[in-house]
Amino acid sequence: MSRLIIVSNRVAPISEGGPAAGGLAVGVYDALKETGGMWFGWSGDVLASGQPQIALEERGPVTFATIGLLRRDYDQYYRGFSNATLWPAFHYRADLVQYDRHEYEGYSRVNAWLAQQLVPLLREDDVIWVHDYHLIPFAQALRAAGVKNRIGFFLHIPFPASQVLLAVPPHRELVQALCAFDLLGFQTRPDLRAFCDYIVNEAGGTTALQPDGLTRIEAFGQTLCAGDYPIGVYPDEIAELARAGERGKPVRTLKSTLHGRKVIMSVDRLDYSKGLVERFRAFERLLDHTPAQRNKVSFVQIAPPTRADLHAYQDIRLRLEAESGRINGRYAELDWTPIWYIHRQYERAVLAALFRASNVGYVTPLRDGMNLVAKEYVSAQDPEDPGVLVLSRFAGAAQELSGALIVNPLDIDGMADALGTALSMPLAERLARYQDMMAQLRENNVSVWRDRFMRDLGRVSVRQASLPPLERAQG
Ligand code: ADQ
Repeated sequence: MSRLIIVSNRVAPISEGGPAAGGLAVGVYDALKETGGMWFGWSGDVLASGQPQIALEERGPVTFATIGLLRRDYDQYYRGFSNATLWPAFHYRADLVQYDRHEYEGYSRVNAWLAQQLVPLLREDDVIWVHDYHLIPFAQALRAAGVKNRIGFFLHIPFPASQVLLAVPPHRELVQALCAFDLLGFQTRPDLRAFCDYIVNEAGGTTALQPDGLTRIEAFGQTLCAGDYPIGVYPDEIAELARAGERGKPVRTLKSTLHGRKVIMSVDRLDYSKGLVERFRAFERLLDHTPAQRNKVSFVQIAPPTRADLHAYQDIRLRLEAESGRINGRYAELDWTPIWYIHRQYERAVLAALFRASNVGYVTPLRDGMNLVAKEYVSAQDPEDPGVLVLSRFAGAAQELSGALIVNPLDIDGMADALGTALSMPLAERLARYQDMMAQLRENNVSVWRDRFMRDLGRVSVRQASLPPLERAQG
């Protein structure tokens, strides 16, 4: 069996029992253990000077290969082009895109440098699977170094409509770089369609749906395949964690503080793409329009800050603090706090238990590739007495979870109505919606996601074997 080589910006921290994080890390680590292989990426260290060296750590059949970044590389590749240019553009926030040509050069340079670090560790029949927007030029860099292995790419975030992508000055180079992969995976059909639209209308290429369901793409002198692979979770494992935590301290504390009030729960990284301001306002609107809900429900928002060294993230943090303070000031009573806004990280088991203890999962991003929290919330519910998911139509998860109350996060009244409906939904309807969504989550769990991608990557023809890579890339 070929070894699997995973390349991602960060390598998930792995403890004895497996990854501490959920979703992707668990699914990918499982595959690595089965086939043997390597996980390569940034260690998370930022070095002031010197020459970063790869650290190799063996854990059974899996090798973790990590490397630090120099401060300038971190600033240009990670903080700059990845998170201040690509992230907002791919989340349809052209207004927040900051572009600096030097940062883009840094992004390309770091991709090439990382690829050069990986090359000596590769074997001829390794299959390489690259993850996410930080590493779009990675295959092109490997090909330039003469690597002929199969290389797949999965984009965890949305792929934007062409008119939005055009806001990123080197859009053409980026799409050309994507065409150096053998297989491209997107979270949803709309993302795949947006990519195909760019190929046809901006790049002058062609796309064709094949009988095997993959889309064959010809552009920039390259031939490759693309498909949609919605990422999943392990719903039964989350259900078990949630059940086990039902009597644990966090849930007991929550319940004793609430005194029988209902709870609406949200968990996100603190990011402007997650629609937190609109969400807070819709909760306020619910209290405004439905006095009977006052003092009867609390909204718990767990949102640990991320990327705190970027202005846009400092801004959203300040806005949320202002909003939660304003709304609590307006409605709180001596014995009731409407919004609990908590800036911290919780263990997976604690989150699962909190999801199960809440009546509504409130997941309303303005844009999201998938949103695993929506899937985790449903998975964690009590099968006899499940809560209701209120879900943004702009989360990839909305393509699958039709049992949720689907909302438009810009429609504040609509979201307030959905919260009201969720809080008063009869058991029979909650059960029907939950069962429908659980069936979907089981059918497309994270190993199905991974296996479909790996199967298709194994199937696409390895065109690079017969063609000189550099000439093709320039074609
Ligand atoms: P994210 O934008 O990080 O991921 P999401 O899919 O919701 O978004 O995944 C977050 C993960 O972190 C979940 O497993 C969640 O439980 C966990 N998490 C969030 N807040 C936490 C907290 N306070 N404490 C502990 N854990 C917390 C990107 C894309 C998504 C896509 C995923 C996977 O932006 O659209 O679904 O990758 O492909």
